Amino acid sequence: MIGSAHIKNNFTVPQSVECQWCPGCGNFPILQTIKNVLQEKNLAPQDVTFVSGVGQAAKLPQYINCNYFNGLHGRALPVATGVKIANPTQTVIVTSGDGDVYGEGGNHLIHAIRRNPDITVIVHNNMIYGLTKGQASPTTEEGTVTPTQPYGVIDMPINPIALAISLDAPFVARASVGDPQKMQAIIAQAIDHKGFSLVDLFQPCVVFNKINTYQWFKEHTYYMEDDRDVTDRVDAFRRATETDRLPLGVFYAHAKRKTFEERVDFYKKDQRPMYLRGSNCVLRSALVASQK
Ligand SMILES: Cc1ncc(C[n+]2csc(CCOP(=O)(O)OP(=O)(O)O)c2C)c(N)n1
Ligand code: SF4
Repeated sequence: MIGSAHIKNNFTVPQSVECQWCPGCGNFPILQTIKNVLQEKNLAPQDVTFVSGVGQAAKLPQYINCNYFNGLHGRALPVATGVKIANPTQTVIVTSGDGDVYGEGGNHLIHAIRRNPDITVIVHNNMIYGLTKGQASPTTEEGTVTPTQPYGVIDMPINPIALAISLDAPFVARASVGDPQKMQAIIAQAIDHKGFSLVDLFQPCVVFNKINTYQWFKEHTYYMEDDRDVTDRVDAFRRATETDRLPLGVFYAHAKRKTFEERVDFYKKDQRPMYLRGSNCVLRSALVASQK
């Protein structure tokens, strides 16, 4: 049970909510860390909106006291973009799994990065489909035997970090749930960074992924140096394609691109969110027209 008795935090759900996650799941440290970050930033629950799709990771917003929207599988990013454009004052966060965001929602990922709304996307990357009992996801290693790939996965995994850097995403980072302090610092930075931020989190699924365990992530990762030039896109790309040990930390961060909200005419003259301008059909049509 997840309830206010466990953690004193404004983002703790006011009444007990039945939690669907298995004991030991890497989603728990992510949940606690996100609550810590929001509390630390002194944000009010009504000023934060979570959006997710379907999956174990996608259930996270149900365990946080704030606005949330559970969409269809893979469809979190367009919804989050819609929330942000309707009310740019909201802190908008997407939390979902690797299957949801990189698989079913992969096309949206590409186009959301191009559009560049000021949202933070946190991917619980357990390298498997957890909710649907262990099928391969887009980040499952080649050769992995799963219930639906009994002879081993034959497709190459995608590299979400390299993909985001290639699309010039303003903030691209990776953290591991095995180190909650570093994870907290990186999520906090991602939320502060203006524009589309991607945080890929290594999250063990203790039931359906017996390869990428807490120990495996510890042994196969290292932290990049603190004094690296995070605006160097070529170096970021080189780091993203390392395979021996997987780098953790901020790969790439820059402020070169204007956000979606900054580019639409609708907000150029008047920065008030739509809902503060009253129910005015003419204004809504103006917003739609400004994006054509
Ligand atoms: C369009 C669509 N395809 C497939 C499914 C079935 N489905 C539900 S959850 C899920 C896997 C979720 O995996 P992931 O996003 O990695 O999250 P996890 O459960 O591992 O946290 C799948 C395939 C669905 N609901 N909708
Ligand atoms: S199946 Fe895996 S991802 Fe889902 S709750 Fe259990 S441990 Fe976590």
